[in-house]
Amino acid sequence: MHTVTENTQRFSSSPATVESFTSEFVRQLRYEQGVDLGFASSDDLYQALARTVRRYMIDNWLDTLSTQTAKGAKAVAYLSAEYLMGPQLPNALLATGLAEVARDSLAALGLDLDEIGATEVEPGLGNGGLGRLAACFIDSLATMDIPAVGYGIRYEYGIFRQTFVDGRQAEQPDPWLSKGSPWEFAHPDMAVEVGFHGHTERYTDAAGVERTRWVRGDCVLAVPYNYMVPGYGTKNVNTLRLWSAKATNAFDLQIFNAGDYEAAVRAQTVAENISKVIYPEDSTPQGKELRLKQQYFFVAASLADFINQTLPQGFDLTKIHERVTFQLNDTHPVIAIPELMRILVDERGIDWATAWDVTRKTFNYTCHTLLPEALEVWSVELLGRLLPRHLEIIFQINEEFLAEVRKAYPGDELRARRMSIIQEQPERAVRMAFLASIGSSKINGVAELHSQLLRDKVLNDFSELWPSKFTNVTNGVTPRRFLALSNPGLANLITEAIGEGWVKDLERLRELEPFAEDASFRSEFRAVKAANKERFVELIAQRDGIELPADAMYDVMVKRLHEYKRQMLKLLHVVTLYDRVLRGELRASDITPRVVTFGAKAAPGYKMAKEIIALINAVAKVVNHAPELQGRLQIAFPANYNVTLAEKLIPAADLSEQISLAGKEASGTGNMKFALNGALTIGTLDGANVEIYDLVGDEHFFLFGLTEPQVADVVDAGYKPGAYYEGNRSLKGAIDLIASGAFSNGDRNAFEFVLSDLLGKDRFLVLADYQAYVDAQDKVEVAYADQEAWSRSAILNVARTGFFSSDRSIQDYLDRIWHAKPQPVR
Ligand code: CR1
Repeated sequence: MHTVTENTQRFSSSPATVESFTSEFVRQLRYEQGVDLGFASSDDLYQALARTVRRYMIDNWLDTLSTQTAKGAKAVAYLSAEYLMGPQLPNALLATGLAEVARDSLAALGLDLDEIGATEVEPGLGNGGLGRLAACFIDSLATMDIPAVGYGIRYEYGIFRQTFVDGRQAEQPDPWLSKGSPWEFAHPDMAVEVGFHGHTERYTDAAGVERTRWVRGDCVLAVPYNYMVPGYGTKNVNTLRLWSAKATNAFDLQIFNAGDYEAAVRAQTVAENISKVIYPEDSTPQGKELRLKQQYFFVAASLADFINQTLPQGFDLTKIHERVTFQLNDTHPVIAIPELMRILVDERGIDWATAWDVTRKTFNYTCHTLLPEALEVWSVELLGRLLPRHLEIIFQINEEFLAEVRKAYPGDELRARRMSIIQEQPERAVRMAFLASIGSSKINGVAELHSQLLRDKVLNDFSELWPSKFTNVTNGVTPRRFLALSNPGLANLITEAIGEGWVKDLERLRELEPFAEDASFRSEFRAVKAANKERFVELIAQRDGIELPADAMYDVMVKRLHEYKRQMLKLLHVVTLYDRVLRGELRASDITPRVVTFGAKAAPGYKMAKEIIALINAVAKVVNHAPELQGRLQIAFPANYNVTLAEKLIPAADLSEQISLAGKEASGTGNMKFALNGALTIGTLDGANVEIYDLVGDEHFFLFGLTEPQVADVVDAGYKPGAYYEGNRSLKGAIDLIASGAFSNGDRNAFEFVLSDLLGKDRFLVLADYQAYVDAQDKVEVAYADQEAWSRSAILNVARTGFFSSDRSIQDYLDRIWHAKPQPVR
């Protein structure tokens, strides 16, 4: 087995010796867990190891807390419904510099660090890019000594575990907490009450002022669980605080004694459902309500926590923006805006105008999408029932805002209606992105192109009204997890060449450029890539029982399954190669041996995405067994793509597929991870691909496809996918082959749902970009044949993508939006 931590020693000095670490480990096992080493299960060992490592972070964590409290400097509170953390043990070993000591200690006891580490279940508290970005950001904030807290939800079940049954996705629950988490600290004593439902009342206070109060209908408890977020190469250890829901009165003894045991715990069930599972199905009204409950639950708890626990007693809340900035990670936490207004106006008696001024200075909003259907709205009926006071506040905010719009654009009633927080059609609903835009100081997109399109299209009315509110912060990824930890071979090679400074200052990778010209460096670089492929092949054989060759081109497309991302386009390329071989137009022996790897989960209710998964698996089954293609072309689609798998797969990749339709992918962050690990990108001018392309240069990137303005033209002209099909022999061949039943045991209707959409609608212009994509793939074949030139390009990709460190993103947030300063712990 290969190690996840083999190279971590060199980056940090160790706080323990082998002797002290060993005795702490044995003490944990015996005296905290009550287990003898000789009888310990693999989980016992993991728990003891995690608790031992954790022990070396706690002092710094507590020192960080007292430093930050004493200084009272401005903090960043990141509000996010998702944190896709990935395995915690390797990161903790890296941060503490304990990897070698831990390895040696365990070896002395006859145990293996990697074997124990492999039993960790990753906390899958996110879906994809947005959740992983939040995890990268809290890593960078900690590393950069910024006082920061991440607030979110401690879902009992994370993102579903994907399995394939007859090639179709099936979803299994992810009980990541079933054995407990050694990384969390529960604080039931610090629980916060969160209310729902009820009604509002007007009353006159003692000073004779007319006021409003919310009489809550029911309440749940939000119990905080704290997780340490260790910075790298610093003493600073920040906090991630995730909330778990509990009933205020979990158990009714009288009902129980009367014999109705289910009714006796009903309150508990209802309350605990709030933090039961990430993104519950929301196709039912109950599901919708549960999601909104989740959002208000974590946001209300977080604001109360910050105000009552972090700010000093008696703090003047009209100055709250000097002490904290609440960053809204997409629209999920936006209900925090009326919640802060409610606290300031109703609870603290601050006048509306002052409260509104303070609120807008306290919040900032990051938008992560361009798809109109992804912009959240809540029906007025639901919001008014669940949070009656918040709806009133939203109405008042809207009234004042529309007055401002009418003043700025006299007579332009259409504009006022367009900009209203309340949409009238198809039902009266609250547009959360508009509320966020109005209630924040700054609004940012997540890549240059995305921010531009937000200004010009999605939020154009708002950018006309408030041009200076809009800014960009291009996403980034943490070099600790996605290079130092996940690719130790490359990390060592880089460090030998330019020193270890890059781990905290990724732009230093520029110093690698001259090494691209050095034949012996290139050969070492290839050796690392080859070893990473071996490591991946071994893992996938064990994990999925899939046999793969290690000496092939690894062509990888991993991301959520979505039509706009266009996994179909990649699949059509594979089918085209097969079709050409079957027709005798292409000799299989002329194809560069390739493993096309997919990893993708589909949202459980997203039928088209699930059909595409079934189609990929069906094609894989035939192609992988076709005698013509043996050793030339193979599809690997391991189920349940997650952070753990990404860390093994990305370092093994040669070719990174970033082929979304231009103007649809907000940024992408997988694209950054691949380039940084020395894969070449085949991609469109979409999201952050644009910036990757500009930085690495045209020679080292396979660009293809329509640009965003061209897409708009094609669509405006009345796009007809059928015309592309009729007009292109190889495209027609591929689609006809699928329609012939070649991948479905002769069943010609098996993939009707996908094909009829493609030929009739094709909302994301797969057919329009098909030929350009196939041509670009032909260029890939030619380029890959020259391994010296290819590795030169790959090294230059590494050298030129240091910009995509999440440390740089955080610096941009600090400079452009947050204006908080580092507070180093001495
Ligand atoms: C976007 O689709 C972006 C990440 C992080 C995603 C992706 O392009 O890189 O956010 N959006 O900014 C998302 O997950 C729920 O929305």
